[in-house]
Amino acid sequence: TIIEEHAPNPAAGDADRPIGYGRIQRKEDPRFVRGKGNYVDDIVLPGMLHGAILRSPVAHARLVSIDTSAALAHPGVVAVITGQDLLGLKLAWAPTLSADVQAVLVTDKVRFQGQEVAFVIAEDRYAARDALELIEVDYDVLTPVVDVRTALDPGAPVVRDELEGRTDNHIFDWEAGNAAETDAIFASADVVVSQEIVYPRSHPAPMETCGAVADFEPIEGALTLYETSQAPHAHRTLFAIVSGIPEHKIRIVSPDIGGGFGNKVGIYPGYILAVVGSIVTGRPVKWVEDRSENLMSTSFARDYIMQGEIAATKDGKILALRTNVLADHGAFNATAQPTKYPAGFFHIFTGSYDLQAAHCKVTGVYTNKAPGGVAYACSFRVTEAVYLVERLVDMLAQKIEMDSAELRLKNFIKPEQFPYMNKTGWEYDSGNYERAMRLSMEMAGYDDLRREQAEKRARGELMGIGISFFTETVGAGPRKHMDIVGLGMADGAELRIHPTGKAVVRISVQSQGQGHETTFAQIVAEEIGIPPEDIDVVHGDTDQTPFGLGTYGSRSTPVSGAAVALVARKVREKAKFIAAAMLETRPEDLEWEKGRWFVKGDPSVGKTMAEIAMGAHGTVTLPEGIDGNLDAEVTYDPPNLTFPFGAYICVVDVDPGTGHVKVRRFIAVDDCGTRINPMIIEGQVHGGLTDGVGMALMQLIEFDDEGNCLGGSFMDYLIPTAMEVPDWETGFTVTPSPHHPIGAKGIGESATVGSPPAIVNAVVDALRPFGVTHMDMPCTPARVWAAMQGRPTPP
Ligand code: MCN
Ligand code: CUM
Repeated sequence: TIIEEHAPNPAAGDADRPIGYGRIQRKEDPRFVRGKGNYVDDIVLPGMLHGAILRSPVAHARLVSIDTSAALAHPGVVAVITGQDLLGLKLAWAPTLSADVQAVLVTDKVRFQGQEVAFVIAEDRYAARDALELIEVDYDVLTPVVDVRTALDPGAPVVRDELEGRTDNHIFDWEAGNAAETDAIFASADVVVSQEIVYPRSHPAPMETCGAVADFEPIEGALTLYETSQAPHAHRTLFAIVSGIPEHKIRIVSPDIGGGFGNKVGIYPGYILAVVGSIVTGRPVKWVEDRSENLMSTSFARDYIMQGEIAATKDGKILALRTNVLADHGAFNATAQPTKYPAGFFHIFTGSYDLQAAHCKVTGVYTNKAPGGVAYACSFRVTEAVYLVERLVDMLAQKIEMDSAELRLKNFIKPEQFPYMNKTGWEYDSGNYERAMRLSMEMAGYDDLRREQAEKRARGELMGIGISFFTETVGAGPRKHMDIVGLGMADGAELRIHPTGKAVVRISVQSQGQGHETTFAQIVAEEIGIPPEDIDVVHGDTDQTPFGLGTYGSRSTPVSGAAVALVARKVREKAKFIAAAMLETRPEDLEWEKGRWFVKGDPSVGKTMAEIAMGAHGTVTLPEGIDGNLDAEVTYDPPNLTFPFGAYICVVDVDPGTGHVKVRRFIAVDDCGTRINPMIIEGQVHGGLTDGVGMALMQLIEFDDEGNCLGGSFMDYLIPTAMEVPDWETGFTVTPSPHHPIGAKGIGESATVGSPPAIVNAVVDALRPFGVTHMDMPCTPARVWAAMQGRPTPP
């Protein structure tokens, strides 16, 4: 069921109207459905060579020797690059996005299974792959650090012994909130619930893996790099810094991207190796990883062990929250997040509730696993935060025997409390939580569901109802508080209206499937009245677009979308002056209606945008200070983030014989402020809910004692399909962001953030007759069955 457009809500007035023609079809789809998309692997350049990476079979080992002579002699092989070669070029180590360094190729020691050891460049992909097997490597295997719980023990092997003075695996301690106030409240609270809650390691697994085509042109000293990147401009700056190639000589092109989900934010060794390979061979070099390489070596997600506690009065007033987190960052601290926040935005873990105090502490730790940590539609670790608080709230409800919806309704931040300052420093912009919660309950038929559940329980059937209510913080900057490797988080936009009234808007963010070519045209259409089909959106090429920080953390609409609205308004304002000149009247005598300026009181006399565009480029005498075009540019620095929210209800049936969980119904009410394209929003929500089923029930990147990755293929790492998910029931409310030019908040990660706790809460609710109060994801049949028997969790 899709609620098309809900009944107009007089309180929200015009705000409920989608903007820029609303539910229009995606402009990018004709090329995708006809197989005419242009992905990195579709790029073929004259003389292009192919690279392949030799990866370590072991997790922790000294590199004793590498012999590449047989590989070099293999037919078709042009070059073999090792860590020693890179040392000579000062490129063996590259900076990460978190002030650490990462080995491009191993020089001293292997630090995770699948780590990059050597790079073969050959005439074709097959020769390159074959030659990998001819490289002789001698490893002196070391004991790996696999369990993050013991990684800080004295005597544990030191993963990063190359760092000066390193004697342990500690990366950082970070905290937010007030420990003393929080502890005082806990000390006198009626009820305290404590639980260790694990958000296991998972992986974004986009349909297209990562890859690059590097083309270095030695005469100009210019580099063109086609790359799977969610942030081409930031990548260009980093490539300039690392390679020494001047930034204006670097062009990064991210053409169509087959899904990013945070996997394509960072710069991987493969990209750098393609560049080095092109410089060394003087020919273009393509490198595209396979599925196992993607799963084993690129940015993972989550891996937080959270010791959580919630304090409340006995009648269910939540007072405080606290948590201590052990964060497994793998072998290099390569997570992508604003510099000030090593745990991302995890400190929004107070969720949607009005608390008296909160405190969180996060400890980052090195282990012998692949690096990463911020990925898979996580909103910078809001996923972990929401899971923690929503599990704890459900456990509290169970403990004080209160309905979990009622407990939430009792503790929500109230509409009149916005803007709301939470206890860890976030200023929530706007919200009406009760309205969203009540709508989801109405759509679900909540009371009937609870009655049905009681009847089934009496018959020994296992039905569970799980609720999750989330608040996200998306749209980083503001730049004075937020940067990535020193680059402030703002976004540029440029708009040109051609003489015939057709427009091109250039944006600094990078679509990976979110539909920016459609929705950004809609924003411009709304502001200047040119229809979206007459507005082209250009993105993904640093030579063609203004500087900006890229697409992740659902920041495109909050930041770049705002830039686009403002640049369109700038053009509209400029159009007023030009129209006035054309009509031989004063600008202040003109009035705007969608698409045209007309003379106040005489609507028959006016100029459309197309007429004004022609006028701007024509022969009319323009006023002082107005150039002869209808173009503008802006850079937008957001004053705050946006805080989308949602109320999710999940209904599951558990097979008492096998422990298999079936998600029977899922109701998702989202509020992302002003909605641009309701169809695209629903697509984002459907995708995110499907992600949630994957994480909650199926997915895990596990390691054995030797540090072998047990989730390195789709045989082991499961991707949910239409078979595993129900027909999503989506609804929405609209609470505009007061500080965003069009009132829009992000939506791209909401459902991935919000759905796992609803599903796990439903599973735990189903298992209540067995006295189960918590279980860790993924709720696989084996684990659910073990929980029913009161046995320890199997892997
Ligand atoms: N939108 C809208 N109205 C709103 C908010 C958003 O119509 N009020 C539209 C936007 O205009 C955009 C889409 O919804 O077309 C998502 O917008 P936004 O929430 O701003 O998120 P981003 O565009 O910044 O996308 C990033 C986000 C992230 S971080 C991950 S991870 C994720 C996600 O998007 N990766 C995706 N959704 C994805 N969807 C696809 N198909 N592929 C991915 O890799
Ligand atoms: Cu955290 S995944 Mo998205 O921000 O690209």
